Amino acid sequence: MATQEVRRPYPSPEREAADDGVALLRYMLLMRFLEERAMNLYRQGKVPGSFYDGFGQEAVSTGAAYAMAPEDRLCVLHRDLAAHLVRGVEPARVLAQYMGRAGGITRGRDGNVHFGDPSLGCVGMVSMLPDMMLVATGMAMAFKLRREPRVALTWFGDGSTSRGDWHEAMNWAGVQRLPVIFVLENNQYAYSTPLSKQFAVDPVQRAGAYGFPGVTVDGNDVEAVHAVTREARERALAGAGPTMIEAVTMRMHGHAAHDDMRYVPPELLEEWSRRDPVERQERRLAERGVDVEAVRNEVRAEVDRATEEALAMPMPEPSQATEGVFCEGEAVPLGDGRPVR
Ligand SMILES: Cc1ncc(C[n+]2csc(CCOP(=O)(O)OP(=O)(O)O)c2C)c(N)n1
Repeated sequence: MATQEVRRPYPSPEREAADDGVALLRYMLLMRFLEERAMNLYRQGKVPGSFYDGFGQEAVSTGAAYAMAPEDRLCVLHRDLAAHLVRGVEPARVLAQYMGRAGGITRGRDGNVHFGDPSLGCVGMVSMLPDMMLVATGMAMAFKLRREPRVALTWFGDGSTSRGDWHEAMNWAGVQRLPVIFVLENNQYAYSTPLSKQFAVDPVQRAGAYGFPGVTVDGNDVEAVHAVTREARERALAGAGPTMIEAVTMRMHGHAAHDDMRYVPPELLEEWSRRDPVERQERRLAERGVDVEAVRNEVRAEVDRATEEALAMPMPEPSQATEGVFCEGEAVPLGDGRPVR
């Protein structure tokens, strides 16, 4: 099986906190600008289907993914573009994916958000919710059985927690004390269902009921999300089992581009717009003396280059439409501790 080196440097414990802060801002900006660009391409008819984004939630995927090591495995959900970017997926490949081009991660076999690059330790998203809970738990079980010092992490929304298989994954992870991190992206709505119709209890208490800690973190504070995930990873590596992290945030756009979200009170959006995670990190870094405008300009230029590159990519060959869709030959081993293609 061919292996491939991870293409982007990963965080190391030796790094200066200030550098980490800038890197965290860069990934959040990259996600925001890429999704803004993709929304424009959608409106121009270049992105088929609908378009799903994570506007306002950039801190959750950035902070958590940045705390993980190359040998760890991530199950990335539909609001978590920054996780792919942190792992090293190039921006042009993301836009190509959205437009169904041959250069996208699934090479035009699926659009929008159902992707994951296995060579970078990301599992392609299964759309049925919350199946990625089970995938992450299964991978963590394999790590435990093989005595590999690795951790699996998955994100999921508040709506996912109402499904039976979510509870099965939580229970098994707790019973087996698995090295897995569950990140609940509590963004106030599951499509049009508000939290008041989703939980009768504080969701973080559910972790306690399954025998492991649950922590609530401000999901719009990227450094806080990063710190809490790092701690959870250390716990998992020490054999202390899973952690559930509830990152409290807000879905600032509709469920997808087709949804005008008229069911969300405008005051709520106004309130959350004052807590924007990107602006918050920019203010923090400006106080630390960072030239934030320069970072923004750099990321904008990167997204411009990526757009040109993606638009120049061809569509896939129709004659090859079924290639790579079904599992053929050997399964990809995820257990050797290295990124695999
Ligand atoms: C089993 C299943 N039912 C319905 C859907 C359709 N669906 C996709 S996302 C979504 C809302 C999920 O809400 P939540 O888990 O809170 O995540 P959010 O979209 O808010 O990030 C629904 C109903 C699905 N993917 N899987």
